[in-house]
Amino acid sequence: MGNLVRNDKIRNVAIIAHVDHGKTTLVDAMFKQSGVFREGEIVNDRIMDNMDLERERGITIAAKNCSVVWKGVKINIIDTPGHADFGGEVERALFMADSAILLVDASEGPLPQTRFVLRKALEAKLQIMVVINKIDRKDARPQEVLNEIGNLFIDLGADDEQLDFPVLYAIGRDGIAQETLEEKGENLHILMDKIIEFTKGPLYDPEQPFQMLVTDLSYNDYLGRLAIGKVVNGSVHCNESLVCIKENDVQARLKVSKLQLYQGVKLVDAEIVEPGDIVILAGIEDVHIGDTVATIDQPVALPRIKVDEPTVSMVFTINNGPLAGKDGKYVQLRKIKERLHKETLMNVSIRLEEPETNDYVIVKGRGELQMAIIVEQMRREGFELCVGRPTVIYKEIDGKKYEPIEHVYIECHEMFTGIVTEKLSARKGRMINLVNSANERAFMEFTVPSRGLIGYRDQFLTDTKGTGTLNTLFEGYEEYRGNFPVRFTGSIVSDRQGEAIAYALFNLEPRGELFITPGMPVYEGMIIGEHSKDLDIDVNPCKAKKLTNMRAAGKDDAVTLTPIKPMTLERAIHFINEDELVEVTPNSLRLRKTVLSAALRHAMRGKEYMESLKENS
Ligand SMILES: Nc1nc2c(ncn2[C@@H]2O[C@H](COP(=O)(O)OP(=O)(O)OP(=O)(O)O)[C@@H](O)[C@H]2O)c(=O)[nH]1
Ligand SMILES: [Mg+2]
Repeated sequence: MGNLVRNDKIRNVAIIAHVDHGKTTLVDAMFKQSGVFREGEIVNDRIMDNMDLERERGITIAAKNCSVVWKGVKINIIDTPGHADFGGEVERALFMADSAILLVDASEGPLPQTRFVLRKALEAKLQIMVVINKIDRKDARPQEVLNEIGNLFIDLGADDEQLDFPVLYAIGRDGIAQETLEEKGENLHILMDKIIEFTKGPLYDPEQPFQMLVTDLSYNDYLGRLAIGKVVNGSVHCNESLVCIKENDVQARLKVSKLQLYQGVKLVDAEIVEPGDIVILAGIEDVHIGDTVATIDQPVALPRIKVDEPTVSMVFTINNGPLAGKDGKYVQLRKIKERLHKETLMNVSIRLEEPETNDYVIVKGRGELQMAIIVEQMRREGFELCVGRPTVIYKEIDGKKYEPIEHVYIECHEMFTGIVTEKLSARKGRMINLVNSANERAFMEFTVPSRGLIGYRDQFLTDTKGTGTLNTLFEGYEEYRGNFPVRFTGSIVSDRQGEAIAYALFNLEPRGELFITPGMPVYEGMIIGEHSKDLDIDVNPCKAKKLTNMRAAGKDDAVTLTPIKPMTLERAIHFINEDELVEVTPNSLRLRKTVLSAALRHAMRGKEYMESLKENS
């Protein structure tokens, strides 16, 4: 290996932070000030959040590349998501970066995901710059936050050089950055200058031939599959013949049909690319994230991308209920599997498990939100499917059962500490810290089994009247902490197919909270509400009032029903029990028992009961 040199014409910078600290907004401002847009061009906010679901939810889901040119240097920027469920995206993105901007909200300070992303960036040996953002907030406390960031670096074992990080203060939304709190910044020039001065260009070995690590995939109707990644060594030009080195050193030949580079948010064609740049290469169909593209003469693989293991799994199966196939384009398991395989190509933290029985497939990932996003994307693409309750992935170590544990950080008003502690204790959480601050706010830390947190967030918001914040960080596997009920209520289940009638629903209201309104189709085994007692009941939601004259049933029921809370995919996923499914179609969401027939369910329950008697005797 020769001496490594730097390509000073390029900087590869990842922007990392806790969710909502302002990464994507800051990238917008960098675009605006570096002339990416034409004068007067109308541009959306958060332009890098270009997926529908990202725009709707206001969060970044996938890490994405773009670039700006500043003082003749090309800065490739990688915008990453801050939500913990998409942590795999951050890990993947860091393989393209040589440095990272750690963005921290001037009021919230470092939060759990700040710790996660900083740890990953330090492990990847990146140079790190700190930007304390949102200093315009009324409750901003930048000085304290800076100290907290310093402590976090120390806590994570940063060396002296890393501890000497440069700091800027910013109002990303207004496109302002400054070096001190006293001065009044006007633009982001200091940020871009600092990136060029402080962070260094990518290192490469001038004696090595072309090597590129595939860190992302895309697709274009004309060009086919696109492999995206950093050119680690050497250079490449269009029409060159190369090899793609896959897992276990399997090699496949390819010919480069097109090379592209990021320019702003767009892609531009290139004849030749430089070492260190991030490139989009067309010409190979069968390529995976983690593969190396190299020359035929010297095919040497780079270390493969590794990301943390999945902790949550969910069953995906076909919609076999009586209302199946009414509005979906794709309903067969084969189609669902194909789609999920496609997902694993793009999404590094997702794994599939296909049991031999062939009536379902198990998807494994990092969290319930990540799962919900996949399901939501599929339904928008015209899929019909059923999904089960997210369950955590256990491990067996030395014959003992281990489970994923999260470190939970809570901030809420003092008066809610009791209820929060009670609820988390019921879920086998253990308190490890409680601090009361002067302004009646309490900070609490717990370790809680991940399974206990599925669906807990909604409960937490209700319990703290919407004023608490809850953040979690995956801590690792610990010995199983014992059983606890996932739900303390039962389901109200329809015992027949038909149409719900107001009169019947009115009479069911005292039993619990209903999910359906009059006129909605129901079927045997469909869950139409939450029973306030801890058992399921089968009911008839189609029962009309006994009529004494010729009035039409259902039409004239002068009953006023309590309005129902809209059923969202996340709420549905959190609600269902292990023997229940969520039925997802492009136009509707329904909840159902896995076994639809009431008679069969009762027979099964009877059998279980008999078995439990046998076990206990
Ligand atoms: N007060 C204030 N708000 C800001 C600033 N920058 C961004 N925001 C707001 O913070 C919110 C989150 O901004 P985003 O840019 O989407 O945050 P993000 O870090 O990309 O979020 P994720 O990608 O989901 O992790 C938005 O409502 C922004 O308007 C700022 O400088 N000051
Ligand atoms: Mg974002």
